[in-house]
Amino acid sequence: MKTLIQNGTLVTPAEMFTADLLVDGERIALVGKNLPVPADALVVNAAGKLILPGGVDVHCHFDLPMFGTVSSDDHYTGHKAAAFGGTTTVIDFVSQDHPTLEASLAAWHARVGGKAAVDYSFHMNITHLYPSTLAELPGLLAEGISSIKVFTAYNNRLRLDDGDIFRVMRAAGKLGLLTLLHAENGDVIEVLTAEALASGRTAPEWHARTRPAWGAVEAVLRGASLAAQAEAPLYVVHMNAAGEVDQLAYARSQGLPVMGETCPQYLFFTEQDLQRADGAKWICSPPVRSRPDQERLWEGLLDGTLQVLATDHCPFYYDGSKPILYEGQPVAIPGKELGKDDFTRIPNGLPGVGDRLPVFWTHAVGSGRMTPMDFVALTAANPARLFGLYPRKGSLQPGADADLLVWDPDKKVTYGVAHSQQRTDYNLYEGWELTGYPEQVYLRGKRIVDNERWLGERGQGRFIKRDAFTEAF
Ligand code: DUC
Ligand code: ZN
Ligand code: ZN
Repeated sequence: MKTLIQNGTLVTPAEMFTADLLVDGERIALVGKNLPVPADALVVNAAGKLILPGGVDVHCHFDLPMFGTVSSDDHYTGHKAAAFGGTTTVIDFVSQDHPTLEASLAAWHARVGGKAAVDYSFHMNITHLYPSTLAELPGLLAEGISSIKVFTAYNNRLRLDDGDIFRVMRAAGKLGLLTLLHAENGDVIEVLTAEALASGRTAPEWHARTRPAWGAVEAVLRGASLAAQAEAPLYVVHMNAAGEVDQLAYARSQGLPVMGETCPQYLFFTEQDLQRADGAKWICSPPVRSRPDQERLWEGLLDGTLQVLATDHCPFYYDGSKPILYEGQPVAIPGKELGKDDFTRIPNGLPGVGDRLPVFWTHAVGSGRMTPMDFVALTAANPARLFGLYPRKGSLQPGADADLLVWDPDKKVTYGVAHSQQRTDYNLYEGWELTGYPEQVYLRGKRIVDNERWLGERGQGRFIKRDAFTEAF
């Protein structure tokens, strides 16, 4: 099957130009002016539209058990929401639930089952260092997993001590695995949380107040310092505080291969949102911060200190006692109401995988802060490069997977839960006026979204084996 997309404006990180793009089967076959029309090709007129590589969201949690419930998008519903928002590749995290990484990975593959609807990969969480764990790292690479995540918070659950983080980074660095860091100060969080609960401070805003930004700032520098001593590359996830960006910039100025992402919630919301009556909707870890933090994050995206905009998609219902209709069926999944009297019981996480591109386009490109090329770099090309997917994903080169967006830069949408396809009962961007939206979405040459219509299906997504980490930038 061939598709010829004519007269669109192709956007890469380096340039924008009007051309035709021929898809043959699953791949981009040709890019050029006035390409001949093959007899068997479907022709799409994209005049006035942009052609972008499908988004790559390297930070998602689907079907993640937490606090006695589970995040409300699974590997079908979350993938479908991703597709409607223009994202065609997602990376999820394997929980280290078994003594071997191999068994943990097998369990996560089983969790996806046949549900995947876009292409996907996994990072491996390393939350326990068993005697065999480091020796298993080469096996991860052989399974196509070239990144691991470690935590400096969640004492007695997910956290490794600094010595173990150093050992993991050193082993990972030698093998070409990129270490991801969740940077907060677990010890301080434990003290402040216990004190808040003991004094009856149980409202959502105390989630942020018990996780101060200074803990994150210090943990970024600590992570960079451990990575330097381990001679390993580092990628700091969900950066949220101005001081974190400053520490990353300092480490980079020393020539260290350290990089970072932020997520839309940290660009658009603050601790004040947690003080609303429905503040639980904004509870995620690390928490949303302040206006000056937002500004420094924007600056970091613009000056190259941060390379990636991801989401940390991990939705829960606001009121999971009430079903919503999903594909015509009522579905209720316990959510934020579990913590109505105690912020420590509110499941942590927000919807975002489908919101990322349209919301960011309006506020980054539409506002004039960034070019469409910057947008493509931050949302598709850079994440693909850092995570061993490039140029198969995140690019418009001949030979790349034909994961493509026909993007209408003029389409206006009043956004919200009714519009987004995430399986939850609320949306953080309710009522926001957006301009710019994906009109058609292609996954490996197959049109899976056509405006409001879902043309995709469960099982069409493929696990992509990723290459080793090669190049910091
Ligand atoms: N943070 C969240 O808020 N949810 C899931 C995992 C994470 O890091
Ligand atoms: Zn994290
Ligand atoms: Zn996360």
